[in-house]
Amino acid sequence: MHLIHKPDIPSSEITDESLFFGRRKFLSAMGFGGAAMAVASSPLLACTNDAAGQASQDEKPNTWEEITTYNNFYEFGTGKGDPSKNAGNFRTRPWTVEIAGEVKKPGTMSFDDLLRGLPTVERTYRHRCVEAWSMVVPWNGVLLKDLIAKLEPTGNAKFIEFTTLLDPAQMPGQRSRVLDWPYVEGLRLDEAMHPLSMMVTGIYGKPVPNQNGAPLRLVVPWKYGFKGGKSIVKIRFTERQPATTWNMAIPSEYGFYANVNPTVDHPRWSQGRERRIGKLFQQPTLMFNGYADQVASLYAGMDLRRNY
Ligand SMILES: Nc1nc2c(c(=O)[nH]1)N[C@H]1C(S)=C(S)[C@@H](COP(=O)(O)O)O[C@H]1N2
Ligand SMILES: [Mo]
Repeated sequence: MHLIHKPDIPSSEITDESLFFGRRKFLSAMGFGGAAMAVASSPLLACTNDAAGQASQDEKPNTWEEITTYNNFYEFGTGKGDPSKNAGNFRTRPWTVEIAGEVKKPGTMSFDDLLRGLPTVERTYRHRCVEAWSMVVPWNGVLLKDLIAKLEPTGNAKFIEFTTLLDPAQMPGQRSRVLDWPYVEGLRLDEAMHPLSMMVTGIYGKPVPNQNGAPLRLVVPWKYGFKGGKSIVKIRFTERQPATTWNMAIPSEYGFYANVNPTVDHPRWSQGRERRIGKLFQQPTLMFNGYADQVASLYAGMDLRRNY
């Protein structure tokens, strides 16, 4: 299990779990706690245990099966099982990405040219849907900040916009008007430059499956999942805040920021708790999805109730 390196979960967030796990290790060393011994021999846990932090059973990554069969990708249907059923023949090669707006050299690049030369990373992140379910996913890809540096935005660029492929022939969901297609998402440029923000090309060291947004999707772990646009064909740098799909569709429910915030409920349900896929009981949702140490300063002075 060399795939899972440094999980980006701040140690301050895992104190309870590491204490808990540390105590279990202590107990088993003392000859107590057979269950702890059994758990420690599982390769997955040994692996997460090796990586500093994330020494918790509760934070072990979801399975490949869970991650690839319970999806939101409305282009392939609105049911959680629809994307895995309907995206099988989706063509992700050849793939090009248009670079537009406030950038030194606008134009179109092949997938390979876009990523060429950028260091690849493996990051195990919490993944929290606005619908109050969550997973832990070992993503592979590049840091968005490295890609942005390569694309050389101009001094006018304040935001970045990501557009998903528009192709109703391949994407049956786009033949109905559940959303205004294509799917568009965006970030403030400083959020995009944050070292947690990723352009994902893989999961568990394999190419990202079509249902998870092949060949290239955005992942911003402290925000609700809908910010992470899938199957990106256009990246545009703008001076003004871009119009984003869910925010345009239902502004009272989906803010532009969409930071995970247990104290600001969705108008129709609580955001205080979440169901981790594969677990029986709900668990508390953490401020900024547990990444507050790393990202709260991005929002200093902002009213997070107004800027939800
Ligand atoms: N193009 C596109 N991107 C999308 C969506 C979508 O419907 N279309 N759904 C979003 C939502 S609501 C979530 S929770 C995540 C789900 O990602 P996953 O299926 O890989 O877990 O993708 C986001 N990206
Ligand atoms: Mo979501």
